[in-house]
Amino acid sequence: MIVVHSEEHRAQAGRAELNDGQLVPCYEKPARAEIVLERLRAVGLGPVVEPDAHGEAPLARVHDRGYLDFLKTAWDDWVAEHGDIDALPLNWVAPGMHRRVVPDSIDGRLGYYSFDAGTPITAGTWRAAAAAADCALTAAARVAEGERTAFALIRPPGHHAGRAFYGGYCFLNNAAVAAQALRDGGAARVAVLDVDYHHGNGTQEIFWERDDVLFLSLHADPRQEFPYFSGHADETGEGRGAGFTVNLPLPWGTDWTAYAAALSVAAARIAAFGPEVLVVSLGADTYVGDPISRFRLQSEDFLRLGEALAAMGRPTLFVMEGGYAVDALGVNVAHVLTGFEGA
Ligand code: Q9C
Ligand code: ZN
Repeated sequence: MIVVHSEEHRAQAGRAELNDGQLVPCYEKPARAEIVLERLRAVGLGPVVEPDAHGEAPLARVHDRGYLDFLKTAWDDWVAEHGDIDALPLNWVAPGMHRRVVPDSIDGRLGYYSFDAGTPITAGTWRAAAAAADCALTAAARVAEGERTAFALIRPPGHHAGRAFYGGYCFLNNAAVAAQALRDGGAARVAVLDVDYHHGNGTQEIFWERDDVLFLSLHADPRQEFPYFSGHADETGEGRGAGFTVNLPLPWGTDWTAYAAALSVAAARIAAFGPEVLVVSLGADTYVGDPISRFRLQSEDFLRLGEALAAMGRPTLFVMEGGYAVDALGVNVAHVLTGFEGA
C-alpha cells in the first residue's frame, strides 16, 4: 500500500491545550505520526513516498478564502500582539451576538474562525497543515490513477475543520480536500466514511448540501462527547444533500460487537450509493486505551475493521485523523491497513 508522508508534520508541535480546566501538554503531537511510520516500516507496509505540491487551489475548493488567509498569517499576527506563545482563542459568538463583521484584532479573529480552545496555532501550523493536505491530495491522485488503496499518514488531522473554522486539533479538512479533488478529477460519486471516535463535524458541514459526496460517521454520541453540538442521528443533510449525511452515534463503552453492527449499516448505505472512491477518515481513538476517549475496541479489532472496509469493495483512500494512545497507535493503524490488504 502506498503511504504518503511528509516530515513537515513536525512543524505543528503545540505546547499546550485547554483540557479539564488546565493547560496540559497537547495530545495531538509529532510522536503520533512517528510511531505509525515506524510500525508501517516494521511490518513492511509501503512504499513511503513524499507528497507533490498541489498549491492552494484544491484547498479553496472546500475552504473559505478569508479563512485560508487568516490561517496563513494568524501566527505572525498573534506574535506581534502577544509574543512567542501558542495562540488559543478565548471568546466565541453566542446567540444575540453576530458574526457579520470579521474582527481586525487577532484575538477576535481566533474566536471568529474556531470552536474550541484545544487547538493551538503555532509557528509551524500552516506549514504542517498544508503539507498534510498535500499528502492527502497525493494519495488521492494515486487512487484516481488506479491504485486499489493509499494511505495519507498525516497530522494535524482534519475532520473537525469546516469551510471557515478550525478546532478539535484540525485546521484543513484533509479528507474533504481529497474527496473534492477526486470529484474534480472525474469521480461522479465519492463516499467519506469517518471512523474516528469523534464526530466529523467539519466534513459534515462541508458536504451538508451535496448529493455527490455521501458522508457517514460512526462516533461517540454528542450528548456525551466532543464536539457536543454535531453528530446526532437526525442530522441527515439538507437541500440536494438531504439523505446524504448518515450519523451513527454510539454510547460510551461501545465495543467491537456494537461497533461492527453500526459499520454494517454504513456499509449498506455505501453499497446503495455506489461511490467510485471511498475515503476513510481513519481515527484510532476508538481504542480502549485512548486517553481522551471512551470506546472499547481492542487492538485485534482494528484488523476486523480493515477487513470490513475492504469488503465494501471500493478503491479506498485512507486519511489519518485522531488516536492518542501513542504507544498502541502504530499497531492499531497498521492493523487496519494490513487487515484491508489481506482481505
Ligand atoms: N477532555 C480528533 O480526534 N478535546 N480530535 C477533547 C477531552 C477535543 C479530537 C477534550 C478532542 C478532539 C481529530
Ligand atoms: Zn477523534
